[in-house]
Amino acid sequence: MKTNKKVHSGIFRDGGAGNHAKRRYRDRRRKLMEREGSLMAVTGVPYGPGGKTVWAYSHSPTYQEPSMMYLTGINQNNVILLLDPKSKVSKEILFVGRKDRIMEFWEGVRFGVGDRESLKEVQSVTGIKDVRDIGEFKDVLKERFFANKKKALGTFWYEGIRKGRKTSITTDHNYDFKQKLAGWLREWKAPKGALRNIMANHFDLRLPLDKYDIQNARKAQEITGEGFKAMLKNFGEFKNECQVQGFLEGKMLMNTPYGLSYPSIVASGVNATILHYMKNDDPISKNEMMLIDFGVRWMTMHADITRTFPVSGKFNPMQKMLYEIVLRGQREVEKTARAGITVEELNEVCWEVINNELEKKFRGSGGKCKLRYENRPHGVSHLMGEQEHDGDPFRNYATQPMQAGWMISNEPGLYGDFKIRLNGKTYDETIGIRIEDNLVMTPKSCMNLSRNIPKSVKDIERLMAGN
Ligand SMILES: [Mn+2]
Repeated sequence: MKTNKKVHSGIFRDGGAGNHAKRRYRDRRRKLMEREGSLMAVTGVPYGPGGKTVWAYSHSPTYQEPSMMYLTGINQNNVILLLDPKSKVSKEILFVGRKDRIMEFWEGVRFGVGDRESLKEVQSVTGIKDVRDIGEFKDVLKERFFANKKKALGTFWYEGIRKGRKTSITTDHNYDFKQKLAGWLREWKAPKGALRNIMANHFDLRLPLDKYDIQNARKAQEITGEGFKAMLKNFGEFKNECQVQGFLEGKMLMNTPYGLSYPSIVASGVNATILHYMKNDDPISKNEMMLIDFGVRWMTMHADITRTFPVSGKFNPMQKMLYEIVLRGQREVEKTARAGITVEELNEVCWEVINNELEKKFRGSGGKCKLRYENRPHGVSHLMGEQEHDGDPFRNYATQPMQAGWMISNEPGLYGDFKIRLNGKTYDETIGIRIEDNLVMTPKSCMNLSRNIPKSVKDIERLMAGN
């Protein structure tokens, strides 16, 4: 079956040297060795973009740690919040850096202490009266910890069960901060177990969206949907994936100052079978389908949408059959989703429907297929909110009853090599189909925030015809 694209070319850059690239790189290494004459070790980046800051991509205008954003709304680095519920002096202390006019000349305005105006401003916008120099944090913490009889200190870090074992994300700033606190507690001879994880309580509060969050999430959907519709109407102009990406992202970014939810996946043909394809540089050809996974933020809320459509503007009979199988799975998930149901139950519904439909409709009509996975390619839903993927990263939430106000994705997919003969014509394609909407749970059902983003065969064909 067809695999006509260089799916590996994203991981090797020839620097324009083409066939000479290998020699060019080898010469560079040789010259360095000649000069140095001794043992050397050079490291590559230890993690990719977003690897340490999953919510904040390199050009993201909102980059705050989501737990801090949720608690203060402050979008600047080097801040600490201390909460002391039993204190009679002040229950909330915000620590920020000192006002630095020279730095502000380069990077823009920041809240800072040592400046009456700035102090008044941070107090009035956050409602936190006690704002101090971050350099005093350790001393203040010690004083407060002892005043609380050294009983407990809570902080946020990612902890959960993975493969039956309790484990933590140890590579981010939350964990570094927790380790620093643990060191100080040892220094202060705190009792064992004094350091506590606030993650569970924090997520209990943060995950059910309030009316403002939902309003913002709707706005993110609206902008994302308008971008998608404009892109489909102009689809005839595009020759390759990056033109589709540029047009779509440009349209969306014109309507939000909060940036993309994540870098778009724009994948045509076989590329759509790579779940996190981001190379986005292949030419597109008219017999393929195209999968795009995209969205913007509004305020701190994210849209996370996927749509799949035929490059030609018209689904061929096999594409339509497979597409409608995925759509059917998605509809069943939406019908089932409500508070009290678990994500795992949605998975059961989704993949059973899709596998059954594939058996009945596709194989039942003589179709042959080789899927890229066994049973299910990925989960049908993840939590959303302050982060595009929210909740504990170990997804322990998948087995917990959902609460009203939780926002989740609904994203069934189908990926593989498909071949069928229909109406006297043979279709033989490598296809990736994913259709993704975002749902907010209510006590008895759910709201589909993405319902205005076209996805039926009819609506997509109409838009691509320019109507
Ligand atoms: Mn998603």
